[in-house]
Amino acid sequence: MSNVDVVTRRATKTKPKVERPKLHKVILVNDDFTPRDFVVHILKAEFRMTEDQAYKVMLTAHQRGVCVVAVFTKDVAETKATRATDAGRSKGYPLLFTTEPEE
Ligand code: TYC
Repeated sequence: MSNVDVVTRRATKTKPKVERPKLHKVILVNDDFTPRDFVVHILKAEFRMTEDQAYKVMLTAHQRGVCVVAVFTKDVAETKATRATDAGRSKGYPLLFTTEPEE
């Protein structure tokens, strides 16, 4: 008689024992200096995107200011955002990837 309260015979909710980790978005931020081709290159290398996917994400950030790249667990999102940002910095570009938790 699982999920049934024996005394009242009413169904009771069982709290799931395992909860999914909250996912975090990696967000690409536009700037006026990083070359478009370099942004596409980083998106392909760090986020395993195809040329088409990377180009669309780059263009959305270019036109709208920001674009969500992908969602990961907190650790993975932060590591990828840092690596991608550092790759730009190593070439002297202000390219920026940030993270934020999903609602
Ligand atoms: N705005 C940049 C340019 O015109 C290209 C660019 C796109 C840079 C997206 C950053 O997140 C970015 N060269």
